[in-house]
Amino acid sequence: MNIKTITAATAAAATLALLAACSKAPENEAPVATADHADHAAETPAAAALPRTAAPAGAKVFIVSPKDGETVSSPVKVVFGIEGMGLAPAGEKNDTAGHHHLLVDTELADATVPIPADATHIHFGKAQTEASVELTPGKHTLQLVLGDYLHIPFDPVIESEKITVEVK
Ligand SMILES: [Cu+2]
Repeated sequence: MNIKTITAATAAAATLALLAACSKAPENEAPVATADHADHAAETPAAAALPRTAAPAGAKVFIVSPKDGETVSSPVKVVFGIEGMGLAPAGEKNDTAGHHHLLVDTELADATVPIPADATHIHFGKAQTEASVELTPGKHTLQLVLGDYLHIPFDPVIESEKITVEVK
């Protein structure tokens, strides 16, 4: 496991707690400064606001089926693979488990915020291991991104290769 990553995540969590505490302090009263607060004061607010879960070493996700370049018919049965960590429903905090997100014809725009929930970012928050996906005829890309209990990508991001399928 990457020690630096864990430290960063822990620091971000600590900073978040401290920022929350500071924001409640009356404006005419200086917030209580701690060494930890001072150390992390330079972090960007975005990094501090959404602590990411450190990815377990060696964890990976992959699309078992269909295969890259395969011609398929809709609905397409997509089978999700995961190694080196587990699956857990959304909402259940677990540093060594997450849930799958299937990205269709898109890619992850921002790994520091929760994965959007829309037609091209499909959440499997019940820890599902496969899905039946309706796709229009033509070429489509599919990619898996694992999210933590708050749908935030792990750090570093655990994502599959992006595959292309041809729908008849
Ligand atoms: Cu999700």
